[in-house]
This record gives sequence, C-alpha cells and structure tokens, in this order.
Amino acid sequence: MTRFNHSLTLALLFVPVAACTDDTGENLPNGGFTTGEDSDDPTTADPTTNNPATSNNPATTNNPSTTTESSSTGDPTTDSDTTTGDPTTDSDTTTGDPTTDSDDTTTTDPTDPTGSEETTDDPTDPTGMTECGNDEIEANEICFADGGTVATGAGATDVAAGDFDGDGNFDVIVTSATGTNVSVHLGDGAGALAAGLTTAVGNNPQRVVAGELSGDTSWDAIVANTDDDTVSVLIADGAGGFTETVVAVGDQPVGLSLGDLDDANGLDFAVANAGSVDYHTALNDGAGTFTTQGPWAPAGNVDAMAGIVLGSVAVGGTTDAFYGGGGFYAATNGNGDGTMNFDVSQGGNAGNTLGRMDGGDINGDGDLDVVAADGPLARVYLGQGGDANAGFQNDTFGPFGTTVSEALLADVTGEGDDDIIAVDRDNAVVVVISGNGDATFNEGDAQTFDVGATPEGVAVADLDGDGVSDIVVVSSGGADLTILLSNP
Ligand SMILES: [Ca+2]
Ligand SMILES: [Ca+2]
Ligand SMILES: [Ca+2]
Ligand SMILES: [Ca+2]
Repeated sequence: MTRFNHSLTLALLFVPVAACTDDTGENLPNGGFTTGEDSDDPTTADPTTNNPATSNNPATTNNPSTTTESSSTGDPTTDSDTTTGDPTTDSDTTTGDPTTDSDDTTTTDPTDPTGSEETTDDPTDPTGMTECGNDEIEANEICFADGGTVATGAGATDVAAGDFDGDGNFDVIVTSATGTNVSVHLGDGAGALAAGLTTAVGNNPQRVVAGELSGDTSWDAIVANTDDDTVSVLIADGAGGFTETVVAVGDQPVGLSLGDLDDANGLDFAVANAGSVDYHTALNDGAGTFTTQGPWAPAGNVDAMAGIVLGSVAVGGTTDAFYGGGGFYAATNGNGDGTMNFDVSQGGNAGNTLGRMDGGDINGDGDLDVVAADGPLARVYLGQGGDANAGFQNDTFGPFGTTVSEALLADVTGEGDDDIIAVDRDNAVVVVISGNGDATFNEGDAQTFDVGATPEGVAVADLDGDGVSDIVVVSSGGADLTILLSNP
C-alpha cells in the first residue's frame, strides 16, 4: 500500500458563488471514494464523533522542509544539543564489529564506564534486522521506549507541543472538554512532563494548535471552543499560563491550522467551522492580536468542514488552504493577504469520513501534503505542485480499529523524512509507519505502541533532547498522557 492512486488526481476551477453547483464528485474516476457514508449528513459536524484537526506540532512547524515555518526562535529541536546518540561520535558502539559479533546479539562494551549492555546490529545479517537502543538511526527502524504517563484534564480532546515557558524544552498543552480549560505540562528536557497548569477557555474545546505568535520566545496557542463559536487566542506569560483573547468565528469551529498567510507579522491561523460549513482566516499583527477574514465558503462540492491545513499548494508561492470533511476535500489558493482566490481551487472526493487533518511534505518537493483521519484509515494526500490544476493523489493506510482519532505527518524515526503517526482509538495504540522520503511508506513494517484508553490526540516533539522526535498521546479514558521516547 505504498503507491499513490493516480486515478484520483483532480483539478477543478471554482468561483465562490458557484461552489456547490458543479458536482465534481460525479465526474471523478473512482479511486478511493467510498459510498458508505453520507457526506451531506449534518452529524458530521458533531465534534464528539468527528474530531477534525490540523496539527501544528513543533516537529512539523520547525521542520525546515515544511513551507509554513516562519520562526526559529526558541526552537528546542534546533537549539538543543544533539550530540547524544550521534552514531559517528558515540563511543558506546564499538561492539558492532561484524568479524567478532555474533548475529544480532546483545554485548557489553568493555570500554563503557557505565557497564551497561547494549544491543548491536550485525551488518552481515541477511535479515537486515535493525536494533533499537544502540543509538544508531538505521533504515526504517521504529524505536520508542516507555516514557511513562502523566495525569491530565478530564475529557481530554487534543494535545499539541510547544515551548510555552520559553526555556528551550518542549512542553505540551491539552484541551479538556469537561474542564473547559487547557492544561500545560512543562517539560524538563529529559523526557518528563510536569503536572498540568490550567487556564480556562470556552465551552467544549476540541482543538489546540501551538506556535510562537507574539514575538517573544514563549510559544502561544489557539483553541477552538466548539460550542461557543469562538477561538481562544492564548498568549503565553512565560510561566505556563496565558492571557486569553476570545475571537468570534463561525458555527462550531473544529479545525485549526497555523501558517503565515501574508508573509508578514508571524504566524496567522485558519479555522474550519463544521456547523456553518465554512472557514475563516485570521491575520496576526505580530503581537498576537488577530483580525478575522471571511467566512470563506468551501470550494467545489465540499459540503462538510472537519479540518483545515495551511501550506503551499504551489500556486503563486503564497500560503494556501486545504480543507474538507465527510467525503470531499478542496484546496484554495491564498492571495497572500489572508483572502482566498477561488479562481484557483482544486479538490475531489477522495475520502469518506474525513476528520482531523495535518500537513507535511512527505517527498520533500516543497508542496503541501496532508494526512487526514478518515474513519479507520489514515488517508494521505500527495500534493502535485507545478500549476493550479495539479491536484492531489491519495492513498490510504489501515484500517486501524474502527476510528483513527488523529494522524500526523512528522519525522519520528530521525531519518529526516515524514512518517505517518496514527492513533487507533479502539485498540488504544499509536501506529507508526516509516516514510522513505519519496512518497512511499513501509506499511508492512509499521509498529504499534500501547497508549492510554480512548486516545484522542497525538503530538510530536523532542522532549528529551536527543535530536529525535518523541510522541505524546492524550487519552480521555484514563485522563492521561502517554509519553513514548525515541530509542534509536
Ligand atoms: Ca518549555
Ligand atoms: Ca509568545
Ligand atoms: Ca502573517
Ligand atoms: Ca527524543
């Protein structure tokens, strides 16, 4: 399942007033669209069953290969010392001698003053087996160690990572629907997260994204208060708390994404509104005050809005918007000033129950790629770039139980290419599929890791400063965070 379905490539032109008049789905070759779900069903706006998302986890935001990155200040990933675990300098790897090592054995390095055992990999091993814990990043290995759990707010719905106190260590923020608040868990830089510091937000907060928004070193956050038709702009105070500004948006905001829409004043945001089936953009003045634009009706026959992602779809070099829900997606060109140019839209019906979305660049071509939770599947859209009509190819991964809560595109194997991280809600596991950097993934070698009951969201960041991203999953069943630390 590593090839993309070329038959799904689609490009269409729309104007806003005609957005729903051309039933583009009927004109599409069938290449993944399934008909079991009714994309006109207004229940797709139900945030409890259709937790849409875009992700702005720091690993993606700070990935120089992504197009929406606009800030390097305070980036713990790039600022941290990554010499630990460097296979070229780590002296603890002297036992990998193929002439003396038996196949894939665990040996003790006599020169290691700690005396600890380590596992080595025999390059002559015909199975090509890789070994976790030897501080070597080997092809397609997926290695995480149990980093423990931390209690968080009740009714948790989402998690994002960022450096909210500006100390250079990644922290995480959790939305709690029951508590109508967010919890910030400060990281110690060694993989541990502290107990939550809460800040009140609106009713039924379903989504959170994090980034530096105010021009200082402390990361800030945007929260979608689904039942209030607002977002909370949370400007960090540098100590784990926030100053909240409430911004009115459309009916039932459920999807959020950060990106620089106007190439000025730092990160802006977009919000997908499930109830009003539209989206807003909002420009940052550089100090964390946002002015909304829109609402923008979706292009094409997109008739549900569950998620939105800002990124470059390769028209004009501006930041564009990918969005959708139910069975349809579209992408609309940004004009570079926060407004949208519906003369240049593209989209299709490659999906069934599209929910949360996250952006990335899986083949390093600079064009936005997207992964969306789609029922039991993780559906990847590969941007084709080039011109206004290039469209997206797509492929699916899974099924993973009956519901993927959230999926991300981020490098968690340390190879530099985006991997797929998908949360299987029913089985309470997170699935990691290694990417090859060329739009292929090694699904057959996917690894799963246990997390807390009823996992609802996932974030990726280097919590322990070893240079390889770690994974944090928030679970509503246990009201906790599960930490998975990279162990290459
Ligand atoms: Ca921090
Ligand atoms: Ca800030
Ligand atoms: Ca901006
Ligand atoms: Ca790490």
